[in-house]
Amino acid sequence: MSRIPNLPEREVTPESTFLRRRELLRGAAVLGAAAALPGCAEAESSGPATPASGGPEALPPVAAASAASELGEIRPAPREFRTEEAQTSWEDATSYNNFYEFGTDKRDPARRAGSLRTRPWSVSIEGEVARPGPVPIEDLMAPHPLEERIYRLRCVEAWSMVIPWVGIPLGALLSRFEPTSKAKYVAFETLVDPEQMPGQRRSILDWPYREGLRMDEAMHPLTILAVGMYGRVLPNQNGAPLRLVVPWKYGFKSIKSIVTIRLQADPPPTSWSLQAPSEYGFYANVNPDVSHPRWSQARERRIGEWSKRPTLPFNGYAEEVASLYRGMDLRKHF
Ligand SMILES: Nc1nc2c(c(=O)[nH]1)N[C@H]1C(S)=C(S)[C@@H](COP(=O)(O)O)O[C@H]1N2
Ligand SMILES: [Mo]
Repeated sequence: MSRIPNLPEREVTPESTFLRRRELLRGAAVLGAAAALPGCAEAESSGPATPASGGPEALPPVAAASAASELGEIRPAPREFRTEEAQTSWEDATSYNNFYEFGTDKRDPARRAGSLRTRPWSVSIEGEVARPGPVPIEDLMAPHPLEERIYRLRCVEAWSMVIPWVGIPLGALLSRFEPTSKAKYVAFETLVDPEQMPGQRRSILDWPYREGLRMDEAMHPLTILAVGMYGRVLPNQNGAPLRLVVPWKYGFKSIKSIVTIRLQADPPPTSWSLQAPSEYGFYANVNPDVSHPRWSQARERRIGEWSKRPTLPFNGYAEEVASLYRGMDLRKHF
């Protein structure tokens, strides 16, 4: 199916190549500060994300997120899982966000997501599994070695980034709960709590934010659940404490702050296809040949660059995933 090998369970990686724990702890402390300071990531109104501060290092450390001690060591991304393209700056990736639970402006999540409490956090595993139930995030992650994945992220709005995620393969996690033979789709839901998520006080979307994948998409080795990025604990605005990353699909599939994972027989309704079915489909595979009704998808602007670049089929992951859609009309299943 793909040239991506499954990582051997106990792959030996030289100690020196691990990202260091101390760095992670410092990163987490800084994230706590970033989240707590409204306006610290204020962007120029003319363009995306030029933070007013000198970046994370310039912020004073405050109470470290309890997650700090949980990231531990991270397996560096093997070649199959890393693009060598220039990485988007931390500043841009953490201050130019879509997270409508905190508002619709790109700068709202960085300014307002400090109100999200990411511990304690429990994920409800439901539906067609032998072992359903609520699982504290610590238990959810514990058996899985953390891996780095350096992926392109292509938003349906025609901008893109390159982000070094830290996470685990979704497939490995799902397997632990023993999906039944009826499990054909996976549904995901974001937390609903208007007290913590001020954007939910208005019906911008029909909350909770919902997403879904076909089972084979969910099990594909490129699909991950991320708990960190740039070697650090995931900032709230990027979907802490747990978000999906599906690099060959438009960014809206990569649902943030997940509280429910449900395996089921039928395709789940998804937020953007409910909102505007003619504009956003269930599959949402990146496709330069299928225009959004209001704009072309042929090109994209890489955040931090000025000229546009061509958008690649499946966001450049066609070799790995095109076979999942063999025989399907990708204009119909957009
Ligand atoms: N719960 C939730 N998840 C979400 C969104 C959202 O509004 N709410 N926005 C999506 C969109 S449109 C994109 S492009 C990515 C952006 O991720 P980033 O802010 O980490 O770059 O998150 C996706 N996940
Ligand atoms: Mo997006």
